[in-house]
Amino acid sequence: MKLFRNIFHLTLTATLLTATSCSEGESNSNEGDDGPTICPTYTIQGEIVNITVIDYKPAPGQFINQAPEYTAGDTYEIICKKATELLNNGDMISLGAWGGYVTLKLNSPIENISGKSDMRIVGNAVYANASTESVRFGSSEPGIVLVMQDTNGNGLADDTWYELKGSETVNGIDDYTVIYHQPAENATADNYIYWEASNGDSGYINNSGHHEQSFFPMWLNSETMTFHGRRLPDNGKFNSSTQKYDLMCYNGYADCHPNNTNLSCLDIDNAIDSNGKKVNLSHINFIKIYTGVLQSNGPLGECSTEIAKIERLKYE
Ligand SMILES: [Ca+2]
Ligand SMILES: [Ca+2]
Ligand SMILES: [Ca+2]
Repeated sequence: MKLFRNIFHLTLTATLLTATSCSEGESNSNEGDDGPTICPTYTIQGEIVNITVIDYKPAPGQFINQAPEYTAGDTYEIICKKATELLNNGDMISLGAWGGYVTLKLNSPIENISGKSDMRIVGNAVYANASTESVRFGSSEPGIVLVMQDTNGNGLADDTWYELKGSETVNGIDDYTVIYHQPAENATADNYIYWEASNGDSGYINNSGHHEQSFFPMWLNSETMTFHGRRLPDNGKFNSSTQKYDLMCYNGYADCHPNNTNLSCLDIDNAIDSNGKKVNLSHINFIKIYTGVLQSNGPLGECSTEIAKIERLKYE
């Protein structure tokens, strides 16, 4: 997506965040099986939570090797350190196409506030239509969020991951595996990076923006990359009147709604186990985010979640 163009929007929305406060009763909590409740009100304030990137494996994408920036000789450890510095500074990292992920250790836990949203994963989504309309679209690139509590208290992410249920969880394909291949010698911009999935699906990540840097993480130097998880339904809809893709906003994900809306807020109460059953977590110590959609959207390129920082929500 338009990572750098949207930095302005990110700065703008971050400014807006400090300008307003939440009124009584505003909540984004999940009700029933239909995912998070629509809450069009603005704006719950947040404060940055410093993190340490303990794992970062982006899938191929147009901003890989740029955010964070790869320098010749960088190792996996150095890239994780760069990603840590970016996120603690509120700057963006890209997760690439579907499956690409980052795992964060929170330097201080985020408490689960009963009945209210608890955190925001700041991204760079903007609305392309009026924020008051019930069906919203813009530059949404949903990232699936998993959380973990350090139950055994050893400081390691060796406990159980729980997914935050979103509006499309039940509509996605679970237990999905994708293999991406380095571009063939005769690769074209439209048929750039071939992918094949465990259910027989296949396709290409395009390079419509004619990016010259490698789409594959250069510090890994691999011919293929394999990812596993849940694939959400495609959210890019081609709009024949504008000849552009409208990226529909899902609820309960990273990088889907502008940071100054309460729909960008996430509630730990939405955590579910691998059977889809709700779990009760008093707090979380780790967060994992991966790009949930596998789609190329013409000139916009692949749908790839970007994140800039983690915020703990603050209520008066
Ligand atoms: Ca909560
Ligand atoms: Ca642990
Ligand atoms: Ca984005």
